[in-house]
Amino acid sequence: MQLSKAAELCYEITNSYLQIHQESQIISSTQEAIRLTRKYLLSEIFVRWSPLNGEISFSYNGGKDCQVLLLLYLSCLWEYFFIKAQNSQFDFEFQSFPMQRLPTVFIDQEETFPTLENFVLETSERYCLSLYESQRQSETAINMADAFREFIKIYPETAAIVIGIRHTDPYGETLQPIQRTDSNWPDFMRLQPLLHWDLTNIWSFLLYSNEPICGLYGEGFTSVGGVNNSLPNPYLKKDLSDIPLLFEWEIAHAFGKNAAGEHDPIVNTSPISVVDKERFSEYQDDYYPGWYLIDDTIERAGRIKN
Ligand code: FMN
Repeated sequence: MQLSKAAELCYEITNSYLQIHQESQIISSTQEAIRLTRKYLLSEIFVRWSPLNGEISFSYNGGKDCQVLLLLYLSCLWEYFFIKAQNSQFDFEFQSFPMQRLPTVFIDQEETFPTLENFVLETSERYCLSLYESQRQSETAINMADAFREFIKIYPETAAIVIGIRHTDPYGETLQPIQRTDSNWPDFMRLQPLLHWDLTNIWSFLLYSNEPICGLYGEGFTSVGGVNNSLPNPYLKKDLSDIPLLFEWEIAHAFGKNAAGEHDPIVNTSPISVVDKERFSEYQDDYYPGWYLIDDTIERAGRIKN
């Protein structure tokens, strides 16, 4: 897929979600969340930094939050290009999308699940990302600020980086949608237009999108870090209690399924790698999928503190 096609697809997914008329508090709050993120991107960010000339990079690690933000970012990128092209003196059909790949940075801090690594590579192709991957040190976890220092050295044109962090993430409570990095970090602007999203918003939009999502979420993970500090979320253990699925409608009516008249309950998860299958063999099928967990306060219960 070309970047212009990927961006147009994301635009269609987002528009389709915004047009859902369902009596669902989750869907209407997610529609509100999308509108606010779009406002930040189109009216506050893209007017200060051009998304088409390398000033903005996207921080991507294959996780659900940054994938949601990527879909919205690409959707707005398409809209930004479309409006510019419409206002130009030349007919729209003679205008070509001025970017082939989206500048993206993946700080791979510690030993990562191969399933996630594969997902990042596959989605880099799907969404036409030009992926910079930091050098990983095998024993000690790499310092994130240093990894970004290295990145900025190689891409000095970077003025701002988009981050899919939310207020409920650790240290996320007091963050602002647009802010400079702290003094002990390399100097650039942090663009954080997803802060107001909660878990239900994330799953509702992502499951509806019908885009491939990282297979680890299908195995009960709700927050993915390194292989040595991430497990399925203990609150999703099947023998604890029955947990209701709140996103049945989104899954059954997901984008693109309706056209074929299908209403299937399958979620588009990426394949689990052979190594991870082996790793999970003891407890595979013991957990509900990650999208059964909707309480933000226990989202990281599967993360082991080092
Ligand atoms: N943390 C800071 O304390 N100060 C910063 O200035 C800062 N800048 C960041 C810039 C980027 C592009 C990214 C991706 C992260 C930055 N962080 C900064 C760290 C994040 O706020 C957050 O702690 C980190 O992304 C958490 O990662 P995790 O969700 O994988 O645990």
